[in-house]
Amino acid sequence: MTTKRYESKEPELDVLYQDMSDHDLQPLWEMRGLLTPEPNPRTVAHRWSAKQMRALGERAGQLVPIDRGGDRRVLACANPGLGGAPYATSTLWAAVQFLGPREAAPAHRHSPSALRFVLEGDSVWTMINGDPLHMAAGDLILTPAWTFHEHHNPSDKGMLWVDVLDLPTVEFLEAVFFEEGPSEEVIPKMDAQSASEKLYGSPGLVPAGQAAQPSGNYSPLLAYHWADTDAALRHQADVSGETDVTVRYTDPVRGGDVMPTMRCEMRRVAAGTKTSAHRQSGTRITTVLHGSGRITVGNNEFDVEHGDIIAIPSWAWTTVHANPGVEDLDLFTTSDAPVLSALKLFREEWS
Ligand code: GTQ
Ligand code: FE2
Repeated sequence: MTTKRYESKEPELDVLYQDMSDHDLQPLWEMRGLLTPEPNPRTVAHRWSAKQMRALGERAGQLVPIDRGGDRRVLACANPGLGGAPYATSTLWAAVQFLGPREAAPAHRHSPSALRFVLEGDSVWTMINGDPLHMAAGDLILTPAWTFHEHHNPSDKGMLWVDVLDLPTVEFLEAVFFEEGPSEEVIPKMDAQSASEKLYGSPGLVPAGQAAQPSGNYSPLLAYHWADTDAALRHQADVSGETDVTVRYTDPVRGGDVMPTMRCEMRRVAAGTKTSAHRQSGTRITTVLHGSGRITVGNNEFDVEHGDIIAIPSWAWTTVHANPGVEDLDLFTTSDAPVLSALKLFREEWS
């Protein structure tokens, strides 16, 4: 491996640059685009089509079994700006995961944090450190860093959902660790409600006892069900009279974001309306849950429908246009905002 060699038309300077390169040194005075006035993202705005992902995922289901080694049947969204890396943005992994009838994805844990956002179906349980969480359309399920997790589909219908992980961030920090779980086939006892929800799922109420206080740096409530999210959006729209409302998923004990590296929000844009433009530093992944419309990101326009995934680069102006009709446009977004906020790098603007 050699470092980049800078060149000069001045012979003496050119020899200097050659000698510098021989010692893995580079001249800052020749560099461009290092300290840019505004972010200069490698991530590009992009849409992955639900129809394509579903068709390809179903083919994978017929050809690719789930077992040790592979572990998960996942199609990773690869941003065309990132040189072939399997990352949806510079900081976030996004993917669609398929679990067929009677299949199970074995337990493992890793230092990257993950979340599942369910597009349809209601037949899968994700076990987190032995606690079974039911997954249904519109639900957000957290699998925080270093928690053991496994997915079970005891039904005779296949199911799919969207995974988002902070893997590119953790990889950049050179802090990826992974471990397989115990391999014995324990059939989990699947209650309708997880222990996490029983303890932390009552609105405005958390256990007062020291023993029930969470020890991790993530939300102890690991499942956010669609009925609650929908009601929160509906009530907020009613009270404010706004056609563009957003709710943020929070840690019920500390009040902050659900996990230290990822912010989750659900936005509802009323059918037939258009939002004002917004931009923020850091990257985002948006998944369409309901409705259809057009999302403008910088100079790109994407027609979107249920299940489509959009990558939004840092500092790109974004507007949302919901199609007229009966269905509002419901958009689930994950961003790296907690990381940027912690480092005082978070900025946002509305037009
Ligand atoms: O379901 O545990 O999309 O470990 C990527 C890595 C899903 C998972 C992904 C994972 C998982
Ligand atoms: Fe995992």
